[in-house]
Amino acid sequence: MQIVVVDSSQVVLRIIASLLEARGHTVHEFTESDAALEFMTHAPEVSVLITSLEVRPMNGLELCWAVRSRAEDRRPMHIITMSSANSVHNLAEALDSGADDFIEKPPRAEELHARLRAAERMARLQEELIRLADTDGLTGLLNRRAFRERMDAAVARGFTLRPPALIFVDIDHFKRINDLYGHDVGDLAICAVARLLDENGIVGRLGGEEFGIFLPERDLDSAIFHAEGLRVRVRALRVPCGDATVGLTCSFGVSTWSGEDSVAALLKRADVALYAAKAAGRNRVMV
Ligand code: GH3
Ligand code: MG
Ligand code: MG
Ligand code: MG
Repeated sequence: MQIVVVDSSQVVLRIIASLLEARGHTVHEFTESDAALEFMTHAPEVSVLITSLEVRPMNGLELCWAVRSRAEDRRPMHIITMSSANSVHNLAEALDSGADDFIEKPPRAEELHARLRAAERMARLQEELIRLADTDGLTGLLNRRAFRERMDAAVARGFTLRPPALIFVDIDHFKRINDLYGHDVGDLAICAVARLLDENGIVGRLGGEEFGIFLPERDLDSAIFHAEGLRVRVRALRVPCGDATVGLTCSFGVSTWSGEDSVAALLKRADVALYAAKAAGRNRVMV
């Protein structure tokens, strides 16, 4: 694991770091809490923070609060606080400040390793829960909520060269596929389309047979070209159905970011464009 250790003493830091490194962990040592916080903001691979309560300029409790209050950040961070004055008061205050665990300083090697093994179990469980919460069970794509979150995050980061584009995709006359060939074949059709779409950009399943593709850095012509390529490839798909195969088509609605836009407006325009593609006869791309 990647572990950040914060203690005002270089000697203590070295002792803890060598214990951890001996077990294969990568350790980042800091004597000051603000430098540790700054480092963690840009180091998503860090999953454990071990901090002494007696550090500066923020004390260990304030550092816990600061790490826990990073709103945009859902990655699990296991926080172990350390204090030489191992009082019940310190322990309760540390846990109330967002710490997961508390150890006496200097930590005994076996105790430290056992607590890190517990941290590793928690981190794995938490990662799995986040994955499940973000994933559509049938296709493995992002679900509607996670798709929206990724769009919001990408927009919040800002654009460098070009603004983003959005493509809505909806399988045409899907009810007929279900009615004629059964839901199992319907599910296969949804999965086949999902696999084809899941090649670039941020792709989500927004509803039954509806998908969204968020393409960062795409101008309108390029987004339309992309959607057109997908339309042709969907039309060529064959979904197995007993001894035969079933074909299908999709309609596409494209929108691009303009000026002082919002994610909600981008979604709305893609939806309107998709509706227009349906009304115009389906199996087509509309803006
Ligand atoms: P249109 O061309 O206008 O999009 O017509 P459509 O029949 O595709 O549209 P509609 O939205 O009316 O029908 C979608 C159907 O998708 C209805 C629903 O029963 C079915 N559906 C939703 N989720 C699933 C799923 O997970 N599996 C299967 N097999 N069918 C689903
Ligand atoms: Mg519909
Ligand atoms: Mg449909
Ligand atoms: Mg639909």
